[in-house]
Parts: sequence; structure tokens; C-alpha cells
Amino acid sequence: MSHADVLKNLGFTDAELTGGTLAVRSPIDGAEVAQVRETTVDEMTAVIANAQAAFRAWRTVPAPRRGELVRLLGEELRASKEDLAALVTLEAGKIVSEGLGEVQEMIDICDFAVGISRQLYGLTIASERPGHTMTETWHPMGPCGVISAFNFPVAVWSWNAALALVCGNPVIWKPSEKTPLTALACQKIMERALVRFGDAPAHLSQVVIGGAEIGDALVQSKDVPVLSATGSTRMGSIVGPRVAARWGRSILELGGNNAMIVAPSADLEMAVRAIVFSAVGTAGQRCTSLRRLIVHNSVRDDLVGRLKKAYASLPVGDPRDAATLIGPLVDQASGEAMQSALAQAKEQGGAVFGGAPAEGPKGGVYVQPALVEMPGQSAIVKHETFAPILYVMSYDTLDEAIAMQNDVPQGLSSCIFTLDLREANQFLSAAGSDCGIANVNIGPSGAEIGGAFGGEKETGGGRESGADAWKGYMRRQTSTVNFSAELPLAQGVKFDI
Ligand code: UN1
Repeated sequence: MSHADVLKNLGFTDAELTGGTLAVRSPIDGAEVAQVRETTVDEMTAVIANAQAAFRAWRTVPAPRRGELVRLLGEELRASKEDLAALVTLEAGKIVSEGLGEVQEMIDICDFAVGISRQLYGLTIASERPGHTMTETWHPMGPCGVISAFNFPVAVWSWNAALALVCGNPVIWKPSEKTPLTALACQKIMERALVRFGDAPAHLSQVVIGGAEIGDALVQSKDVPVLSATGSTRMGSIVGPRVAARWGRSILELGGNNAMIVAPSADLEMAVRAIVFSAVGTAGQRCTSLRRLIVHNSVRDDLVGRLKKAYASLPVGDPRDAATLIGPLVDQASGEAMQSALAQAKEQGGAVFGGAPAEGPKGGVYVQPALVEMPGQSAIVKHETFAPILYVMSYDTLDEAIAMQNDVPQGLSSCIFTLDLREANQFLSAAGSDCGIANVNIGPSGAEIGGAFGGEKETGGGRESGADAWKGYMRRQTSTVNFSAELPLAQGVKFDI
């Protein structure tokens, strides 16, 4: 199917795809796919006011009824799965299976959120005073801003939107400037769900297109009480303090520098498969991508030999071809960042295998994934480069390996390959991995929506998806009700007038 057909199937008109100020290029071949209209900073005032108006109506709709909207969104996503996935491939350069997987992740969170819409549980609390009851209730917060990155151009919005909507909050989404079309397509899918729902307030779901100044309007507005931002640590270090300064709540999903420890007892055949998927999948452009391999000295040569063999035959190329496993990097700047990281790694004592430009459609940035054997965790290893570079280090004792795994500024995802129960549990213990995600015998990427997703340190501390992530989108209220004819004070305080 041509990309013109995909855009038509998703409901785009020619007028929406031409004449705008933002040129959209496909990483596949650098060709311009559309020129979309950008939101102006002046328009942001009305966007936020409209979200506030939607909030006043939506917050009183019963939560299970709000869940019905998200159920319909899930149905519409199922109906548009192939087209939206094809657009993800076109605009973000993901291979077909990963594009489909990303849309599936959206459907999964919708299903999850529908269930949550009937489980926004508070507490009944034992009061110390006779004739009193205490309860805790969760209420909607207000408009929720979502700033997302190019690499998961649609799923990140859905993790936030599905929960925010059942929690009673409108959503304003600022996607990456690199992937506005997928966001506009999601908005169209959402609008179909809204029509079927019937009586939702206008402006419950809005998309704003533009650069940092548009995002900043959300970041700075006290009328956007929840701000969820996914992207670089640099971006988060600006957004976090600004939201805090106006007493807003931020949910930050920033950089990762994810490691795998490979212990002497590891099933190396399985480890190789896990390493290759997590290090080169999505061309190393996931926040959960495997970037550091910490391998026991006794199995190092065997493992590195197997990896070099696997790396040498990986199919790089047009992500639309069924045989391709590694599509393009998102743009020229990414290619340059990769080459610069490899040069720094060499200066810091690394031996580079791979990493050269690869064949692919003209105009796209295609690279061979790189394996870099490092003498230790030098500066470049501690830095997240969004490209398929895997640094390999070795260790002798598990304590040493865990210390190395934790000795980076980021704290998103981690894993160990071992068949030794003691080692696995040490890795998962309080003295083990310091990351938000710690796995055993699977790689660090490809998390399911049932678990809380996010990480510590420079990863930002936010959590999306998972059992109680909904609490991040609601405010908590404690109520004490006196049904007696007395007025006893807590803590035995006497205050007779
Ligand atoms: C991201 O790269 O921003 O765990 C998110 C994963 C996916 C999400 C990645 N479920 O790899």
C-alpha cells in the first residue's frame, strides 16, 4: 500500500497535508511526506482554556462511563491498526512488526484503562474518634499535558491519555516535531471514538503541533496540573523544575542506559537472541534499548564471538521490507551522533566492530549496528547515544557487575542472564539493580503495559502504565465525617468555649 493510501485510509484530506509550515520527512528516504500546520504560541491560551472547559464537564461523568470512551478508542485502534502502524513505519522508520507492536501496546493500555475505570479505589479508614468515619477519595486533576518523543510516536500518548481520560482529565498532546502525522492520525481515531460515545465535551483530546515553545506553554501553565514528558534528560532537566516552580505535577520518562549482566551460568544461546533484539531493535532508538553488556570473564570470548557472528548478518534496510530487522536512524543528526560516539569510544580505548554506513534507500541514514569492546565504563559509556551501539565490558564477581550496572547517571531498565537462583535474587534485591525495571533472563526492552514503566535518577522517576499509575493523574482527598452529636478533637485536645 502506498503512503498516500495509508493517509487517506486514516482520514487525512489533501488540505491537511499541504501548505503548512512544518515539513514532515520520512526517515526511510528523507522524502517530504507532508507540510502540516503548526499551532502558534498565541493559540495555546485558547487550547488550554478549552481543555479547562472540557474538564469541568468531564470530571462529573461517572468513571465507568469515561471508561466507555476508552473502550471505543481501543476498538477504533483495532480497526485502524494496520494503517496507523504503516504510518509509524513511514514517519518513525520502524520495521513493520514493531510498528504493529506499538499500536498493539496502545490497544493493550486501552483495555487496561477500561478495567481501571471501575477500580479507582479509595479507602475507608478507622477514625480514632467515636461516631466518625474517614474516607479517602480520588478526584480528577484537570488538563493533562503530554509531550512525547519520535521513537514511540503513538504509544506514549496512549499510556497517558487512556489513564488520564478514565481519571476524568482532558489531554493536550504535543508530539515530537519529527512525528506530527501519527499524532494527527491518533486524533482522528479518537474523534471517531468520540462520535460513537455521543455526549463527551468538546476539546477533551487536543493535539498541538510545533516546537519547544509550544511545549513550554503547557509546561508553564498552572491550568495544566499534570505534565507528562518523555524525551532526553536535557529536556527533562528544563521541564521538571519549571513544572515544580508552578506547583504542577510532572511525570518524567527520560534517558536510559540499560545494561545486561551475563553470568557464567547464562544460557548463551538465549542471551544472544535477547541481546540482539534489545540492542539493535528499533535501530537502538528505544529508551529501553540495551546499551551496556557486562559479561563474566569466563564466558566473554564465547559470547562476543557469537554476537559478532550474529551482527555480521543482520538485515539493515527499508523498514517496509518483511526481511528487514534494522530500519533507518531518524535523521542525519542521529547518524552524526553515532559516529561521534564511536570516535570517542575509540579514543577512550574501545575496539569497534561494525558501525559503518549500510545500504538502504537513498536519502535515509542506515548503519550497521556496532559492538564496542571497552576497557571499562568510560565517559562515553555513561552517556546515552540514541543509536545501535552496544558497549561490552567484563567482570569477575557479581558485586562488581552490579556496581558497574548501577554506576551510570540513568536508571531505567536492567537485566541479568543467569541460571543461578542466588545471583538472580541478589540482582533483584534492595542491594541489586537500582533501575525501575529489572529483569531475569529477558532483555531490558519490550516491557508490557501491565507493569509500571519508568526509572530512577536521571530517568526522571515517573511511572506510566501498571497497577497504580492512575494515581498520578488524580488528586487524593481525605474526608472525616462526624455522625455523632459530640465534637471530640483528635489527639485528645481540649478546647472548651
Ligand atoms: C520508549 O522507548 O520511550 O519497553 C518506550 C519498551 C516499550 C516502550 C519503550 N514497551 O521497550
